[in-house]
Amino acid sequence: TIDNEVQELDAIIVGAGFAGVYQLKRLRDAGYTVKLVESGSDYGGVWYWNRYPGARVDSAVPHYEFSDPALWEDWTWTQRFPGSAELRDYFAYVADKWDLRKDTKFDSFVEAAIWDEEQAKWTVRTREGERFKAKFLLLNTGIAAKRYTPDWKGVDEFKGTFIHPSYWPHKEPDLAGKKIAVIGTGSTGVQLATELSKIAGHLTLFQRTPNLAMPMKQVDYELPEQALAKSLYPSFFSHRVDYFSGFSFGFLSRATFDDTPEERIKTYESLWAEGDFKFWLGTYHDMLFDERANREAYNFWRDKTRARIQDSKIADILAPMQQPHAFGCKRISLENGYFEIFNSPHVSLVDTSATPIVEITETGIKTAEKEREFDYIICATGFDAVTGGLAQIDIKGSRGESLSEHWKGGAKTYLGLCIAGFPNLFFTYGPHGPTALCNGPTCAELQGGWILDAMDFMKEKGLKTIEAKVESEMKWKEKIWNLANATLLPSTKSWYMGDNIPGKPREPLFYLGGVPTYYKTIYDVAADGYTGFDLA
Ligand code: NA7
Repeated sequence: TIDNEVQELDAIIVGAGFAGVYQLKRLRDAGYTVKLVESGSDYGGVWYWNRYPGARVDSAVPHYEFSDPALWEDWTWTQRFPGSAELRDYFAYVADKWDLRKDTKFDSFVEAAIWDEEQAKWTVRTREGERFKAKFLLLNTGIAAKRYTPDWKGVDEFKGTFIHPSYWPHKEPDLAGKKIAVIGTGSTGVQLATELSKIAGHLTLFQRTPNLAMPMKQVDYELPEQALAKSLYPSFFSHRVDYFSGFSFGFLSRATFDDTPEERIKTYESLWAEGDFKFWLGTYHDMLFDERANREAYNFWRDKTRARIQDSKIADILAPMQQPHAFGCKRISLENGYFEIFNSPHVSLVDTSATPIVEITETGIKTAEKEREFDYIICATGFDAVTGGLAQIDIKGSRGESLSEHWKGGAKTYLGLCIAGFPNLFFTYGPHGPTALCNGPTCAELQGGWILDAMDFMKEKGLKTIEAKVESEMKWKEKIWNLANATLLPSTKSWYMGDNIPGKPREPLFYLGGVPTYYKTIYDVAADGYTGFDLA
């Protein structure tokens, strides 16, 4: 049945991942009437959807959880890098502890929102027919809400099973002994291929760009042992904003060539041994900014990685002698035995940069060189990342312009939190925020806390609307470009720069000034009475 009755609220929150769940709890505690609307059937966001074999977070415990003691005091993880099912268990635990279900509407895809100037409210419509009216529209759709499958001819003709891993079937497909293709070597492709190599009859991985993945160094915990004593948690969480990436560690104070070659190797070895993102975000402070420093890191990575691969022709594709792109400027994955799978005769690698995929046929995949037959094609080709999940909602703001029109030539935001022409709308974990390096829960709390403060400020001052000024947006975009240009990121093709979607404007999608500066900037704006905004 379709319920056309309009529900009136203070705020509508879209998306039940970390950010949406956090806002529901905080806003409700602050006395706002609020509803969380989610297209999936349960909490978890990306973890609700990404159920493919091997799906796992690559932030180490306790980086990837809420800082509320009422939660962490009674929660223990079984691994240093928890898997997708355990993350869903965590969300169920949070939902109970925070009593979230009564204010959540699942199986509801928000497809449109329109600003009513007279009432100063958003009317939100779901695909299922519900309508809500609210003063605030809070979008927490994350960076991976819109899947991307290349426009290959023949996908519908394939007689086997074609899966985008972010829509992994809830009834586990019978993959044992089958001929399986995995297309793509992002985090998803790397995790999937490693796992499927254990059960496939034959696994073929189609790589366009090598993933400069690093050893995860997974650890199983003997319960209740955890990475860190619980007594240290408060300090751990409060110090996240002190580090560039929002993790509990930062870059070294030394530059790469401050050390002698021997010292450098020693440093690299010790970072490598720690696993996690240490070799990426805990290394010499110039690695992401200086070409020579970056090449040095690549060379170390390459030699470590090639030593794990028996066939030098395969090593040339996975870990080329010549650096393929700036190290750490395309999302790095953490792996558990990924490079060793190519030493097995039942695992093949296809370099699609040399022989691109031409079409999908009834029986398999045709590249420029030949056709191969498969039972399953798993298309790990990622997402219209960062902006896609927001722009796919038909949002019409105060000037009648839609968000997708507003962003046609590239993303425009103020502070990575709001958009000119879209009053009382806030988003988290999206364009121009610190999300490239800073993970979900940390951004959820950092940006979510700021949004709640802004709402409280409006209540206190009796304000109806808050809206970013056009010139604030222009200045913020300039800042985004300047910060990016100081790094090596623009030199590398990646979804950080919008490169993965044909036709998408090429631009830095994130704030690359680091979490401490971001945090200070947005809170200074608040402390100064919300400079750069029109308040009415
Ligand atoms: P990613 O990281 O966007 O990876 C997608 C992969 O698919 C990547 O290796 C692409 O190659 C590949 N791809 C995309 N289109 C094609 C075509 N047409 N032909 C061949 N290969 C193609 O998505 P993931 O799901 O792995 O990870 C998403 C994020 O989730 C991840 O970064 C973490 O933040 C969590 P390319 O590298 O572009 O050459």
